[in-house]
Amino acid sequence: MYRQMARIRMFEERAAELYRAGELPGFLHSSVGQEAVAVGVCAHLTPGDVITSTHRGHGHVIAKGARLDRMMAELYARETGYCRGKGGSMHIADLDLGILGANGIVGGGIPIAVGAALALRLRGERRVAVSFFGDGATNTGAFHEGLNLAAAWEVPCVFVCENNEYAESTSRRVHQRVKDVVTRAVAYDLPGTIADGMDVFSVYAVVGEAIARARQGRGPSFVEAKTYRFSGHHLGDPGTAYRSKEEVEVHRRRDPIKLFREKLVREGLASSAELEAIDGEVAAELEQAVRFARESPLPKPETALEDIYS
Ligand SMILES: Cc1ncc(C[n+]2csc(CCOP(=O)(O)OP(=O)(O)O)c2C)c(N)n1
Ligand SMILES: [Mg+2]
Repeated sequence: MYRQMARIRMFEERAAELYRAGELPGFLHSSVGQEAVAVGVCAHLTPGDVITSTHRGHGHVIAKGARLDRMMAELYARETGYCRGKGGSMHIADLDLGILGANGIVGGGIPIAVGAALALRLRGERRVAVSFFGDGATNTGAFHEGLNLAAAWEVPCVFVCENNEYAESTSRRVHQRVKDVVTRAVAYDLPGTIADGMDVFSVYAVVGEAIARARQGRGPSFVEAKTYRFSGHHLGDPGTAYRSKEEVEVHRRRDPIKLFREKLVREGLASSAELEAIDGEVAAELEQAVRFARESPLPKPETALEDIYS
């Protein structure tokens, strides 16, 4: 779990550098600060389980098993990327890994996960679907329709809301009245629990119950993970116009990787040297990923119309 959190953090930080250097096209939405949610959830999943993700999806797909080299190649729009270079950051998908797609449509992954969960239930399989989405997504019709159907059909779906308190530049204080997003689960008679999204142990424990429930055929549940994004909405947003430096600082003190490291060392589960060795291995894996992406070809013009829906 530590390695996965480090892989997400370093991938995001390196992608940000490359984006600022003008090497990566498109928009990137960093998940730095939210790593404990992706990892705490996906630690329970097998390759046969499926996830749907969001525009802020790098962490989810890495935690679900995506390779850094093919991820990086996709960000570079290269033929060796997960979508053959035609999807970019917001559309990473790999059906073999159970990644049904990141998604540029806010709330768009929710009905996809419910449909996938219905298919799993009809086939009588003990697999589960997990949908990741933000606090802003819980204002969409897709969210409410998706939760309602999931509850009515008792499908094996776990809804994971990453409440980072903002939708673009809009504070949750402005865009919704509920104190806790989890309150919305009550409307659909779904069990709902809050997890500390900065503490991977908390996420792991809370989501573990929800996933066990779904696997046992006892229906869907809702988890609100309270988290925070350390950067702006996307890498072009400095994130300073709508939140104070002090507010960001308060959350940075609870950096999920720092908290996890401290706990591992304090409880004798790992030494600092072991964790540093993991960081070194991840840094090497990442450099190899960047090299792979840079050296990969762009898609050929004659393949422009392949793999495209219209
Ligand atoms: C249906 C739809 N409406 C609006 C947008 C523009 N948009 C992109 S991200 C975003 C905010 C989403 O907030 P949240 O769900 O909390 O996710 P976060 O960015 O905080 O991870 C919006 C409004 C969109 N992509 N899709
Ligand atoms: Mg949000």
